[in-house]
Amino acid sequence: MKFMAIGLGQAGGRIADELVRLDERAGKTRRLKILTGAFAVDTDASSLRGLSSIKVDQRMVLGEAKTLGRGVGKDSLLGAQIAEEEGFKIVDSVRQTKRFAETDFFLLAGGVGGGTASGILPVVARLLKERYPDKTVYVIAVLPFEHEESIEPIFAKNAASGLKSIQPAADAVFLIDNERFVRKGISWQDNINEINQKIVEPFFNLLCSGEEKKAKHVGVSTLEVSDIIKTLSGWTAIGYGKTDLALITLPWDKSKDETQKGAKALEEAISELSIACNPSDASGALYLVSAPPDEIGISLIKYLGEYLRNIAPNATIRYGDYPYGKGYIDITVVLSGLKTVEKVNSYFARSPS
Ligand SMILES: Nc1nc2c(ncn2[C@@H]2O[C@H](COP(=O)(O)OP(=O)(O)OP(=O)(O)O)[C@@H](O)[C@H]2O)c(=O)[nH]1
Ligand SMILES: [Mg+2]
Repeated sequence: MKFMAIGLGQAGGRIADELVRLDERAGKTRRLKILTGAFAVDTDASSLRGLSSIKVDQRMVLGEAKTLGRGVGKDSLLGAQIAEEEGFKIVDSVRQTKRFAETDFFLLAGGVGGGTASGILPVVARLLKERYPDKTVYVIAVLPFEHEESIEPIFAKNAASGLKSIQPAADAVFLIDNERFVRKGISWQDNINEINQKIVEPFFNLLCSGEEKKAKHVGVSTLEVSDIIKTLSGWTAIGYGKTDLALITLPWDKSKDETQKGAKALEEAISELSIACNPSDASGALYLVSAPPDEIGISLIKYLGEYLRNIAPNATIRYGDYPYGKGYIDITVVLSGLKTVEKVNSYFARSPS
C-alpha cells in the first residue's frame, strides 16, 4: 500500500518527516517503497526549517501575504481562509510528483489544537477528494496535551472545529491522543521525537505487508489494500504491541507458547491504542500478526480473532499474517468506524457551534 504524506502545521510537518524515515527504513531493511512523496505545509516558515527528511522543495509556506511567513498564531479561521485561497497549490503540487500515479491514498497529518492544522487540513482534505475522487484521503489528527487545554482554551476550541470539519471531508481519521504518550522525566524535545516515532510505528507493518514481493514474506492470508480500505471509515484508533519469543521452546510447548506470546502482544496493542475508545463501538476492525513464519500457527490466528470478536462484537473483522523477523511477535490492531469517542464528544460539548 503506497501513500503520499502531507503534513500541515508544525506537528503535521514533523509527523510527515517521521513517515519519510519510516519509508527509508522499509527501503533499507525490506527493500520496499511505501511512500510516493512527502510534503510539509505551514503558515510559519521557521517551523519548516526544523524538518530534516522532507526535501526542501517539498516544503511550502502558505499565506505569506497575510502573515509574512510568521504563522497564524492559533487562529484557525485565518488558517481556513488561507487554505481556501491557496490550497490549490498543494493539490497541484502532488500531481507533479514522479510517483503520483502509484499513490493508493493520501495521509494528511496535523495537530488539531493548532490554528494552521485545524484550519488548513479540512480544506485540503476536501480539495484532494474533489480533484482526485479515485484516491482515498486518511488523516492523522493529533489531539492536544491536557496541560495545553487547561492553560489555554483555544487548543480545545481548535480541536473541536478542526475535527468537526475534518470528519466529513476525510475517508477516515486516525485519532492520536498526545496525552496517552506522555512519559515523565524526558525532555520536551526528546519526548516529542519519541511520541512521533510511536505515532508512526503501528503503520509500518500495515503498509509493508501488502507491498511484500518475496514469497517467504508473503503471508498465508495477506491484508490487501482493499481490506484496509474497506475497514477504515470515520473515527479510528490504531495500536501496536510486541513480545519477545523464547529463543528455545520445546516442541510440545510451542503452540501454547506462541498463543500466549501473541495474546500478550495483542493486549499491549489494545491497551496502547492511540485514543481511548470502546471497541464495541467499532464497525470495522483488523489485526495484522507479524512473526517468524513458523511462529504463526492457526491456533494463534484463531485466538486473536476470537479475542477481537469478543471485544468488538459489532465489527467486520479482517486479518492478515506477515511472516517476518526473528525473535518476536508483533501485532497491529485497528478499530474503525467508531460510533462515538468520548474525548471528541467532550470537545464538541465544550464548543457547540
Ligand atoms: N505529537 C506531536 N504533537 C505536536 C508536535 N508539535 C506540536 N504538537 C502538538 O500539536 C498541536 C498543534 O501545535 P502546532 O503543530 O504547533 O500548531 P500549528 O498547526 O503549527 O498551528 P499554529 O502554530 O497555531 O499556526 C499542539 O497540541 C501541540 O502540542 C509534534 O511534533 N508531535
Ligand atoms: Mg505553527
